[in-house]
Amino acid sequence: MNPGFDQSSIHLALAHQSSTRQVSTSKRLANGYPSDLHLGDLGLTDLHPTPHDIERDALAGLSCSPKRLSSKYFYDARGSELFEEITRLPEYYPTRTEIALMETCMPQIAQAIGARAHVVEYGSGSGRKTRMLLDALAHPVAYTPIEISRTALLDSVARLQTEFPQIEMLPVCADFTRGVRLPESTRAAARTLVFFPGSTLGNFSVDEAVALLRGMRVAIGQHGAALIGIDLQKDAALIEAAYNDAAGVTAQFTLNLLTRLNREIGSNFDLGGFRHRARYDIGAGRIDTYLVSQRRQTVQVGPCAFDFETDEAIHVEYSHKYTDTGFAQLAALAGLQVIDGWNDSRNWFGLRLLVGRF
Ligand code: AVI
Repeated sequence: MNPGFDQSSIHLALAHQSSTRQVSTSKRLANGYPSDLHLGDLGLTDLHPTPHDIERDALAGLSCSPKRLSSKYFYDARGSELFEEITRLPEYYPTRTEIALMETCMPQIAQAIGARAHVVEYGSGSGRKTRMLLDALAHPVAYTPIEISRTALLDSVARLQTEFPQIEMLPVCADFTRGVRLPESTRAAARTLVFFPGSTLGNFSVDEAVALLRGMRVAIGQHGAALIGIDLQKDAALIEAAYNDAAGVTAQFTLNLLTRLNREIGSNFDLGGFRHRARYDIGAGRIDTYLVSQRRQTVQVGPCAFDFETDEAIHVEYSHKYTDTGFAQLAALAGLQVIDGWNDSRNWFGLRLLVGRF
């Protein structure tokens, strides 16, 4: 626990919680959305983005000045594999630091959250952090990962289902930025816990992050909480190295976005015609990643042709790094309050527990 967090407040905030929800006897979405959207043995709710969604977003982003593409499309099967590889790189400190932090603090975190949670994870990743959380929590009733990559989602849920047979798995294949309707667990949960590790929040613009946090506040309601991982501001060289690894895996990860667009929406980006660039902006407290055109060229995307100058950059990713004050202010804009938090011993990475202000 960090000095600066008032431990008593979390207990006050969560102690009065009890379930008033009806036990549902069949899998269905909380808002009554029909159960036939569940596909297969794992009860997959499939709201995967269509090529039409991807093309619409790509056309909108490339029509902006400066041009941009959304980092959410990094995570096709290959992109998810490359991201896993990034997490093992010597320069990429966030994942190993967060995991070490969870190893140390998980008992305290689990106690602060309480028993019988329905854990809703925004993204599913490798499942390693999920496993640590589900292992530590007292009697979690259900687990809902919301993940845009169908492959990553199914892989992680299949593994978790065998390890945690007592926890109901309710995966949702969807873009969690778009107000996903949550499935309701068969057994009543005492609270919803949104789990958003990895500092993925940092990949959104400030406005998008506030909108996402607002959505979390709705998802957790009056009795729930959100556990969010945040990468903290630190030495600029250390941060920049994490996004410019010597082995070039991050560059492959960034360029894979163009491979995906070519495959899924039939664009004709020349992979050799763009380079990865990632710079830390100290003032803004964030990494900006670009794909930079190596020459004058024209790229066809759906019905539109886009001209690029030499050195013209497409913005493809933000990776915000936070201060405690900055994060608390961001959360407050979304009606959320940080009630507890844990940092690693070097203050490189933090986990924060938030509840809604109602
Ligand atoms: C998933 N997200 C938190 C990663 C990050 O650090 O912003 C994605 C990433 N991009 C390049 N390297 C890692």
